[in-house]
Amino acid sequence: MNRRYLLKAFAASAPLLASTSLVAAPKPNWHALAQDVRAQMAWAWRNYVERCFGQDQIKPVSGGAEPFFFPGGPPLGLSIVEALDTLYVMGLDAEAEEGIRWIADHLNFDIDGELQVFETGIRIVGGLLSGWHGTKEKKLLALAKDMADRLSPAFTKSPTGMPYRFVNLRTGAVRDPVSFPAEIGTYIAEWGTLSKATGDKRYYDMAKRATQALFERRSKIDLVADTINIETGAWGSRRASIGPPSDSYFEYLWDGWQLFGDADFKRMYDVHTAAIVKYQAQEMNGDLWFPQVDFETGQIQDHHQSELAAFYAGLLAQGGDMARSKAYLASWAKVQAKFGVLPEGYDYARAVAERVTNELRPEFVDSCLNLFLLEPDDRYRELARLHYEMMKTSSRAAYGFTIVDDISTTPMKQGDLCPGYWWSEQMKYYWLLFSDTDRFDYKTNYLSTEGNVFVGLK
Ligand code: IFL
Repeated sequence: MNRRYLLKAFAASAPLLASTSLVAAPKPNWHALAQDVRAQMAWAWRNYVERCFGQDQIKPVSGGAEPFFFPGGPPLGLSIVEALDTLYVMGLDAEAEEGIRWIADHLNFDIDGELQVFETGIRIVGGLLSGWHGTKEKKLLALAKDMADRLSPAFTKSPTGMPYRFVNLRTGAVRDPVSFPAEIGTYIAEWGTLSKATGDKRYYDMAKRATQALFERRSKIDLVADTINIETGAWGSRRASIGPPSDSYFEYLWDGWQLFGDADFKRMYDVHTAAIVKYQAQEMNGDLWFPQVDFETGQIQDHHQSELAAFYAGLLAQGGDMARSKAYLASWAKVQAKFGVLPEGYDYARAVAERVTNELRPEFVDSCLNLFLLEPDDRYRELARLHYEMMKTSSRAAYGFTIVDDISTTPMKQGDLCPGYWWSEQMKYYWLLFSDTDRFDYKTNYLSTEGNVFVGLK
């Protein structure tokens, strides 16, 4: 894609972003909107406390609970851990205190059961670390370290350094060598922060080695496929994607550089990004998309775009490519305008929703926030405001906010689950976008792939 295309793409996207400001409408009162976000968070938290405090996830329609980690086993209070720094940054201090008390009294990782290393790392280790960053509560750091130690055999028992997918928390037994880029390369933020906090460099080295082992196996055109055997290093697919199950691998390459100034991460980010832009960026009908391609030839495989890939607009901006970032955000903004709520999967060549669910996803607002942090412009707030208002319309239920099972029906058909990340991600993103809170440093900060703040809470 050449420079002329980029200018054209952005020129095409600019009116779209501008039009979302609804010229005739009065300028929103951002601070009042922020207070509304905070009130919704407090309301949802109260429901969670009253209905299923300590369970992993609330079912906001029925008021029941759903496990995330161990079906039928002990819950890990996932929603509490995810919510901690959001409660803190919103100044919901009594609620944060309530959460910390539950954690201190109940959270114990000495369990004879296996956990998925990636999800546990970004959610539990990350949630505890950001809670500790906000509240300075030492118990949270101790638990984060305990969990990371229990997950470590997944890395240390691997012949390549790329982690096994599952590990037993008590015995350290590992399982499942067939893994994916996101599950191999999304550790440096949490593990590196832990190294900094404890003075023990092993965590940082473990995460970096896993990332490098994957990077070194990239194809001659600098792409990675989305499945690999971590014992043999053999690729299990030919599909290169910026979406799942690769997405946050790319994010953490940038983050390793941003958080720790490690130039090896910057180089890996640059190499992959150049290849992604060369082989995957595709203009269609004035929009910018990133199709799946063959990782060795660059040939396009399909035009599916997962909603989760919307994070990439923010990542491109962080990496300095503002034109592509804005063009990609604008492409997603059009889909948001078309459906109201973003579908899980969109085929941009046919302009149809391929998956009509919405798992209460945060990626679009994540990108709005990342762009806003670099360039405080009300257009990003406006896109997030539309996302927020629509979430209230389509996802608000009796006891909180829920996933949507079908966005194509009127009214949209609700499911019955509030995923843990809702507490850590979009509510925090909306709040940070609208509030100008003095509990957050808008200049120097870091948010993980799960929205956990490791730098910038005041
Ligand atoms: O766990 C969340 C996180 O943002 C991630 N992947 C998907 C989830 C939210 O959609 O890295």
